[in-house]
Amino acid sequence: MNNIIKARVKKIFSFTKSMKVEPDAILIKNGIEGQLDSTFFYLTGVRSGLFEGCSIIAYPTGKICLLTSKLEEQSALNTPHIEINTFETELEYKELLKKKLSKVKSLGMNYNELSYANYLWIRMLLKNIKQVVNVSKPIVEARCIKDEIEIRELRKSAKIASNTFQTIVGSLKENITENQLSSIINHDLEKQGATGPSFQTIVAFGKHTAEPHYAPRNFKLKKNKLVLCDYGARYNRYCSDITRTVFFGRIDNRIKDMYETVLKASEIGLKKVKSGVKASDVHNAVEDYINSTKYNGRFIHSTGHSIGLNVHDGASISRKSPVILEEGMAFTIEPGIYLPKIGGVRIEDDVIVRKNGPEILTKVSRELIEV
Ligand SMILES: [Mn+2]
Repeated sequence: MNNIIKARVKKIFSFTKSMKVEPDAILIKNGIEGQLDSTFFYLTGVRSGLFEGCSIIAYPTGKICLLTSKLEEQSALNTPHIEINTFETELEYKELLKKKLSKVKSLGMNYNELSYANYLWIRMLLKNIKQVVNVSKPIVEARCIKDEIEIRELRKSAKIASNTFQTIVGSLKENITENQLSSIINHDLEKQGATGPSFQTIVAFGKHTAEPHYAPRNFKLKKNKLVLCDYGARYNRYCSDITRTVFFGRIDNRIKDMYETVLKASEIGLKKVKSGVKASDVHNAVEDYINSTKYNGRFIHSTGHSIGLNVHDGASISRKSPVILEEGMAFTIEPGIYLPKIGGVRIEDDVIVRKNGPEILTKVSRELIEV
């Protein structure tokens, strides 16, 4: 693990080479829960612990210093490869930070995941630092390319989510509510070793499927309706994200046609994925295909997003994405068509970019299913 962490730190610093001002050190400071920086966990590998308010300092040599409160010390001690500094009071914390960063002239901070209050707190504390630079871009770029340990976690996370699909199919019955099905999904993910869902599970029945980020309600399933489930597992902090749309009972040909179009779009997207291809080309192929059908304009989001420690991990497969696919990147491919007041269909899979094509992590058939 020691070498892996070192390689991660060095990878981030290698991406800072193109910055106008390169950082001498990078400080990652967590806020409270909901404002934790996942880079903190990327660069420590700690499996448990919340680490609210705690920090790490990363140096270009690959070294990491962890500054933790007493509360999280036991969790931190499971990472013997990292220098651990424990503080008991805020004053001690401040003195530690000042000491550790006394020689730093330009400090990198991750604006994407840093709260404004914490930014000001650091600026007030470290007056010796001439320049604070935003290292969000190099962090996203480095985290986008997964190492072997991360790919192992992502595979497992996707496997758990894939297994849950059988439970979903087995649970569909008349009058079950969206909320009930959502709780069955979350329970099934945890039963298999996930710490929980990777985001709020989406279960939509009937015309609710037309809303891409729908939140489940106490709404009952009736015969001959669409069922869309978009969910994922969080396993050792790594997120999976899968969507399947199935038919409960018999569905009219209009919606079947919509499904077949999304399925074709999904195949077009997956086929495009390999290293060296522009992410925007993958998106354009998918969108152009949908727009060439009668569903022109009804694909209303991007084709995919990177996954990792966050379910939306910073990079996208969209018209404007600057990303060029590289071996080891992890993305979703998720075309959809949405017809307001009628319904929507989305098919989403998780992939690792490989030289000759995608390694598909989500192992669930994409063919049309009637339950
Ligand atoms: Mn997604």
